[in-house]
Amino acid sequence: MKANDIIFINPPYERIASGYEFVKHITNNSPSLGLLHLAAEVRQHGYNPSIIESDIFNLSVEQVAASVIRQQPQYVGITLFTVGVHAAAAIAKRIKLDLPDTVVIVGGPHISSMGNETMQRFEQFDVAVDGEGEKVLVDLLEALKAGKDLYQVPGIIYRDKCFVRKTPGKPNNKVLDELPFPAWDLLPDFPHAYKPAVYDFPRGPVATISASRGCPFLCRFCDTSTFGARVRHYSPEVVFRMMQHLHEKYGVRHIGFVDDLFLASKVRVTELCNLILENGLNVTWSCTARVDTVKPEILKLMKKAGCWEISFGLETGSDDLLRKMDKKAEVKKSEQAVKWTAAAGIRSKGLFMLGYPGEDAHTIQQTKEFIRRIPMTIMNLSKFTPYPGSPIYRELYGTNIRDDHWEKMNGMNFVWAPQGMSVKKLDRHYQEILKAFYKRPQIGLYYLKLTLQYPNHFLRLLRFALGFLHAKFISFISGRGGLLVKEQQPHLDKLN
Ligand code: B12
Ligand code: SF4
Repeated sequence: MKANDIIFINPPYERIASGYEFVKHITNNSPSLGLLHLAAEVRQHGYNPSIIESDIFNLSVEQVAASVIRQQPQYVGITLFTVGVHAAAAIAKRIKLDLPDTVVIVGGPHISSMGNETMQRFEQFDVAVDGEGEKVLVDLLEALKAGKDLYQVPGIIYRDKCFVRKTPGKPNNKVLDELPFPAWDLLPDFPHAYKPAVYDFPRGPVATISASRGCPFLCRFCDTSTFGARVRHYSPEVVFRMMQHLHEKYGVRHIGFVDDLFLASKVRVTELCNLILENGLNVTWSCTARVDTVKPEILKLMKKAGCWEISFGLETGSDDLLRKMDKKAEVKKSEQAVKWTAAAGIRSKGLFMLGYPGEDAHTIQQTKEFIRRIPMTIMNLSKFTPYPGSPIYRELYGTNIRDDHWEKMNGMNFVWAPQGMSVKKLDRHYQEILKAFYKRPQIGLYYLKLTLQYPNHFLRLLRFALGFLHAKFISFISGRGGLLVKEQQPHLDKLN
């Protein structure tokens, strides 16, 4: 076994619902920023990390396990989203069979919300880290090395004979500037293999940065259990240096900010924009924002400093549903934010969801009308999924949600349906809403112009279009009448 070696794994997961395989050509293929942060931190403390990105390189459970077994590391660190838990468990089981002394450590959003249950269920996971991992992982590795009792490490879940125990605390990084830059150098084929969704950037290569952590809002569908409510920021100078580093060292031309609340502090965003402008950094960038955080002045400055697209969590065209979601937003304000953004010359991406509790034919109609009247340039519609860690999960648990839905929790499957709605009906509405937006002539024209301006996206789009036509054809000849979803999972039958 190679002492001090630690292999970090982003496990494979079901990315696409059955019948929608063609979507993979246009989806977001960003690396796990969490693993890049962890790798940089442990490297600073004398460990020797490497990273396996399964999904991006189409690696199967067997291939990932075989690669780890060949390398015989002392530690394995797996990042867990709910959707990836079963694949991670299968990988860990294979590794423990051949390398029983290798310590398998898990962390990530699923552990932050379901750590205990996951450890109870999968004995192949030796230790879990609850919440932000940088500091805790180093403490854990040092404790393991020194043969210390693990109850002394705060923020972990570990095995003590046949018991699963949790140590108190969830130590968050208070000063983000103290963290080393993410270890982009450890990513195979970086930056070229890591492309965001089609048309979400003008020109690659692309990299992601998280300029802040935490969100004080409590939208009922959202899992904020990893970073909590306290927002912590990198200073604008350090964010600027990260952008500059990515541009100069790797030729990155577009940055995607993945913060929950990039615009939480206008002062910081203003400072960052000024730094970009003063230093003439020639990159474009995109970010996410709540509709109540944008105003015409800051949008103008952002545009000047290279902002290409803002993703807004618009969710629905119904005020009633927004209230039920505790989104603290209004349709009127969403409309205004998108209009201001368009006026500033920045693209708006609307993130919507379908099937939230309370959704019915009326709210779906309101969403269709809303998406047709706002000047949004791209939309993303996810199928409502009660992720563990979100307030709504606790409310719905015990109705139709059980943990055996975990591997379907990718936003592409309905694992729950509102009263009076069948999954099949929701799947029809899903297609119709997307059609209501994308089938308009002005959107077709817009994308034609964009393709002429940025032809690099065309091939991905062409593959998507051919895949779509093929899927439609298969659907008609197999009697599904144009419905793309291939099969309902057996455990969802009761929702019909
Ligand atoms: C960028 C992003 C993506 C990117 C990149 C994904 C990736 N692999 O990182 C893309 C677009 C590909 C993506 C896809 C999905 N995403 Co996403 N995504 C995010 C987002 C906005 C930021 C993630 C990020 O980079 N954070 C910054 C880094 C530093 O944090 P981190 O990755 O969590 O890692 C820290 C800790 O979790 C911990 N940690 C993580 N792994 C490990 C491992 C070990 C061993 C240890 C010790 C610690 C540890 O330490 C890290 C450093 O502090 C988050 C929201 C959020 N606030 O985090 C949602 C979020 C993580 N996504 C979510 C979901 C549901 C998905 C999808 C399943 C469906 C979808 N919405 O598209 C897919 C599946 C992706 C997958 N399995 O890889 C949910 C997860 C909920 C859950 N319980 O599963 C989140 C929390 C959104 C939300 N609020 O609901 N996503
Ligand atoms: S949806 Fe956005 S604003 Fe709401 S809790 Fe999640 S990150 Fe915060």
